[in-house]
Amino acid sequence: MTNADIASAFDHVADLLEYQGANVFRVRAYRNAARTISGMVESLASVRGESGRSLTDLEGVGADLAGKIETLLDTGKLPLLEELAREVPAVVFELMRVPGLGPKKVKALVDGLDIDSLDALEQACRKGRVATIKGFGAKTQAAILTNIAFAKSPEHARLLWADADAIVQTLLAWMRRCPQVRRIEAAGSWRRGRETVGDLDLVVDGDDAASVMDHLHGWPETSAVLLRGDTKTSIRGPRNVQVDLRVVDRGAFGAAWQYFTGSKEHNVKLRSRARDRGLTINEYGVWRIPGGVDAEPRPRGPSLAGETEEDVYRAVGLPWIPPELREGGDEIHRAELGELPELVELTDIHGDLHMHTTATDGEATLGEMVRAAIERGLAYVAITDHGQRVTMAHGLDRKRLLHQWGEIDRLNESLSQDGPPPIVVLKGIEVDMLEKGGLDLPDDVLAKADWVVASLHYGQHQPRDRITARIVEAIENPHVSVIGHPTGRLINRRPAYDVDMEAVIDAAARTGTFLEINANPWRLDLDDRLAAAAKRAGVKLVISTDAHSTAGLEVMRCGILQARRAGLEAADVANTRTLAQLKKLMK
Ligand code: DGT
Ligand code: CA
Ligand code: CA
Ligand code: ZN
Repeated sequence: MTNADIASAFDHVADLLEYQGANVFRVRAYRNAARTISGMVESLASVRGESGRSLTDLEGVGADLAGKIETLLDTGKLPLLEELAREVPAVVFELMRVPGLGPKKVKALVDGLDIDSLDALEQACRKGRVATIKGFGAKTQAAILTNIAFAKSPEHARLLWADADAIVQTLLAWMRRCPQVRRIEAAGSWRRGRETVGDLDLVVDGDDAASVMDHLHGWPETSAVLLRGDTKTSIRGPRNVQVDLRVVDRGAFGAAWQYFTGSKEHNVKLRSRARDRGLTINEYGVWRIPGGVDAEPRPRGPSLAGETEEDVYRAVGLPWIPPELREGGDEIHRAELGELPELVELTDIHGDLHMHTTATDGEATLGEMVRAAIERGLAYVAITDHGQRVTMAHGLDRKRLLHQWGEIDRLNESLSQDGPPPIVVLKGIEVDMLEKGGLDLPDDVLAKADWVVASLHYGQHQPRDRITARIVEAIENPHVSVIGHPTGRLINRRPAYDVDMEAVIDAAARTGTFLEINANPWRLDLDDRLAAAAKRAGVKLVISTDAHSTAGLEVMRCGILQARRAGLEAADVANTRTLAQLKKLMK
């Protein structure tokens, strides 16, 4: 059981308890624990295993929840969850996958309209029956209809990259303990850094395929063997994910790794390029086609290349192409021209410009966040707690914000007492774009900030021209440095709001306002396509963690992957600059 499995079990418990109308504190306890756990970098198994440490040290985890974590770690099951699942109709799970439908709304629908399937709910919306239930109305009904379509799309079943990555890391560690594995690497969409991952693909260099496959089948997380061939096998692992494993000879390792990294579209283009050169390329290597360009591609004799990916690309006259670019766009053409971008890397990042503290909805104090940022080697951070509109997070009004800035001044002073400070803390704020237009803090306050993130959290269902106008207005505010999570989408949960991104990007380019790539694995907003469009328009991007805890700073690497998929170089990303350079770049 990975942390993500356990967090998801607790979230499920919370949903089902809430559905049953259980005590709100009990529901909240499970939600808080789920949140703590999904934000952790360390595995729960290792926290438990370490002497002198206890699961109850974790925030929001008392003796009862610690016991449940242990049960999950030991048995992979939670009796409470099974019991709740028996008590609640199966359709409840299906309906809760629809974005915006929480336990309470689902209960109203199931009880009020006798809904027993997603299709029945869709029908009820179309017939206008949902709008007749208390608390729903025509607008909600229309939103549910849109979101049903979203829940039905296959993308919905895919794992977030970060969750897939956690599984990949434990799986690789397990497989590397197998003596018959000379080398193992993960391929597929995980390696390309896609925001969601369907299944996991592994490539092994080894002679004894049977032993390697046995080792995978013996992985404690393997719940079923789906297929077993001579050199390939598929299993079902944690969170129901499928794992495909292929064992090859050393001489074919690079070819197999390239082939199974994909994407399929990239491979199709690569193969057609090979054909044009009288070559054929497959998962075993590159061969010359006897008889030349027009002959049937029947390889013969030893392969021309296969041991490394570099060899494979070189054989068709190309430099190695970073996996994040292998989507079948123009990457092969650019590689041929020698015009591949030099993609931004995690080590290029010098600052993190969006994070929260206990002053609003963060879990760590100002001092704790700054210390964690120093440990990560960052040269500057901006503290950007919520403005007053975000009442749920106890957003800051003028008085509390100025108080926090006073604290930051004193912190910077104390950091620079003995020479150059290890980090500079910028006085920031995440202001909210109000439903009626304008921001939730006045300009005279924003004028004193070092860094202003403007985000849209409320009125997300307004029509396209309203949302666009609100964002463009924020961009035109001279004090706004960057637009936070510009489209508002939550992967697998909530579609983007209806906004004219071309107008937003144009306005950002015109005013020198940055756009954010929010690195939170649920957000990744802007996505790769929009970030590339922003770059083309001359907009600089800022990759930010939006951390709500010290562990939250870790997600920077997810943002980097997205930026790389967008083809961004260090120069395209504002927070690769030194602080002095960043200040010059700001509008
Ligand atoms: P996923 O798992 O849906 O997130 O996406 P991928 O890209 O990991 O796709 P997957 O697991 O079906 O296959 C892994 C790679 O193997 C894929 O990116 C390219 C290669 N591959 C699989 N099937 C084919 C195929 O029929 N033709 C070609 N050219 N390549 C294939
Ligand atoms: Ca895959
Ligand atoms: Ca696969
Ligand atoms: Zn934020």
